[in-house]
Amino acid sequence: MAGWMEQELEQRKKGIPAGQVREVVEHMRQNQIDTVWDVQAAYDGEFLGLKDRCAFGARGLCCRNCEMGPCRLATGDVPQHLQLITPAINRSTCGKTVDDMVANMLLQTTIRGTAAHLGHALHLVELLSEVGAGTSALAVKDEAKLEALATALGVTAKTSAARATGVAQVLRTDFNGPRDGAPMKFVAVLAPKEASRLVKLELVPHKGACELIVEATHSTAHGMTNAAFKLLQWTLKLGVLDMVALAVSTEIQDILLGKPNVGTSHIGFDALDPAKVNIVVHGHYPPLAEMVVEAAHAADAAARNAGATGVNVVGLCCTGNEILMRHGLKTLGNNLQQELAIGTGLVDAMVVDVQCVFPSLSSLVGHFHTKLVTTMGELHMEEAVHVPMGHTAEETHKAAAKIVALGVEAYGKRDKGKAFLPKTPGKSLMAGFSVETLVAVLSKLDANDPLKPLIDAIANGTVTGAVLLAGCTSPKVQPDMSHVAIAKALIKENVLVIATGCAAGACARAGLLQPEAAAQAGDKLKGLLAALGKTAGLPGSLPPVLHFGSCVDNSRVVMLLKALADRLGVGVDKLPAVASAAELVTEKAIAIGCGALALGVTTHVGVAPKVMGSPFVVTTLAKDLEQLTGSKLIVAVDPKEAAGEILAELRRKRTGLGLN
Ligand code: BF8
Repeated sequence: MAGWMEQELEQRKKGIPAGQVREVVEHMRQNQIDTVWDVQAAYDGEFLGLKDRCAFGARGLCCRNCEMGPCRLATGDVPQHLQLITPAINRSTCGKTVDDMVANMLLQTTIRGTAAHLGHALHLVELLSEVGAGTSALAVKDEAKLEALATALGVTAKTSAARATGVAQVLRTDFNGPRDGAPMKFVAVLAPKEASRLVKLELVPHKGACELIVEATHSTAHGMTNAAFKLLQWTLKLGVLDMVALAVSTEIQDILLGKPNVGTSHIGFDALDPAKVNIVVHGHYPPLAEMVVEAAHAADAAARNAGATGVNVVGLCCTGNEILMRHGLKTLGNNLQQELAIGTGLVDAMVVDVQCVFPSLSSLVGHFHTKLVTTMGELHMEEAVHVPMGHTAEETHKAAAKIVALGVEAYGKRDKGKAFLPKTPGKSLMAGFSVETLVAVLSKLDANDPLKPLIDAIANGTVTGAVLLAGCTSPKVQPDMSHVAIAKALIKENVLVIATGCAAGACARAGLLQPEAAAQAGDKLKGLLAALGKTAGLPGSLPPVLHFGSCVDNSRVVMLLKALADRLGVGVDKLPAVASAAELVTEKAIAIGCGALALGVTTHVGVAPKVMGSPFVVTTLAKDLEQLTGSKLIVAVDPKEAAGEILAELRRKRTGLGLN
């Protein structure tokens, strides 16, 4: 895709859309406080003769692996005056070609993304084990889900505690090995029909996950694999592993914290209550956040003593999505709202667990009274107090109470002169969708075969297909608007749109999670959403974008696709379904995208990943892969072009199924 860098700049030039976000950014600018937007703008200035980030790094053509380097390679679209090395010797000092270098860098990125999701899952496996042993502050909330998972994994224990222990043991072996060459058990749970296809492609992990991470990392080290195809195969295999980690996390979170509930809530900075102690829970690992919600109820008297009217716990990023989905708690927003949250001067405690936490928060809290609290061993920050969750009920209750107390104490130091709430109101939203909630509604239409009404709707063209809008929001394009423009274009074409993570936040800020927004959908989809809303006993239609939760909840969508594919007797790769990470930022988003590709789901990205320097990698992922997995990578920065390519792919898959 030529001109991607210019197209990113074009999108970016449109600026921050009017509304709450722009108001807070401008307020912070007036107070000389920089945020991610200002840093991005600085990179857009003339910088080393470039109009953007480093022309080599942006294409994946900078290798810093060894101490002979760094080495940078040029391809045709790197500006002529920067091509320091003649094409004839266009290789790194050790001899890497552009293809080796890009594939190596892509694998390294995927390793980090997968490791992050594995880390999340491993913590939950330990927690489940502690629950089984009866030592944890948490307990099994969804016995049916635990029983179903135990059965799927071959655990035959009779009591809830023994089941929790048994499931934790199987998963520990899946993750840590040794498994003597047996395929990962959870892959069969996640994708039984796909398993043999994935085995043939050598994409099923046959070792402990941790051992795989070591092997994959080893293969990227200096003087190791230079076969770009092998590196790409590793990358997709780690994508499968990443999907396993997501699914394990979602399953255990549902078991211990409960399944999501459909309900209404709110997104925006006005989720903060100037009269209350505001505690923001941010990150991805929700168990301690749940305990903080509980502890906040018990801290009412302390808050009143401090002059507040109570304690208000609100969410941010994916921990925010988790407490939104289960408790209907309000959310401030997503990755690009975290700095701004502190900029309102109304956050008393910013509690972060893991992932997507900007290091800039450490310096930002210096301008305000906000207490920054870290809670997990993997994430420590300057200027933060560390309050770990602990491993016993007593330790966890103490930690939650301490966090709330830190918020109450900070409230006493709040400078009311610095408080700022934007004039634009936030948006109401409907959230809490999952496979279970969808099936519950559909089973009211057909109790014996709940998926049939949805399959019929796809078959008769009421629904063109399903698209998952996932991943981050990015300052590299016009923030939020790639997701929103794609969502609007797709719902008009009667596509069932599901959103997770920050993409769901972008849709929420645009009002697309409101039932009334169904009016923007095509007539056929509009009718279906209204009928489903009525069947569900809701006052109106379902919204045109269904919020399926956090980024680990992308596994819920995989489970939905698996159920549909099983019911139809085809592979997931045959379904008219596409994933889109229109504003991807993190390594995790890359890992999820690789997992989707491996499972046969075509994936769109709207910010060019750092692979564009390798013709081999681009051609393999965007074209040749289709012969192997039935899926391909679509790189399209312009949202209109992206929506067009996504629709074309849905129609191609429909044709493959013999549908119009
Ligand atoms: O995991 S979408 S910025 S917050 S990585 Fe992070 Fe990207 Fe947001 Fe949730 Ni997902």
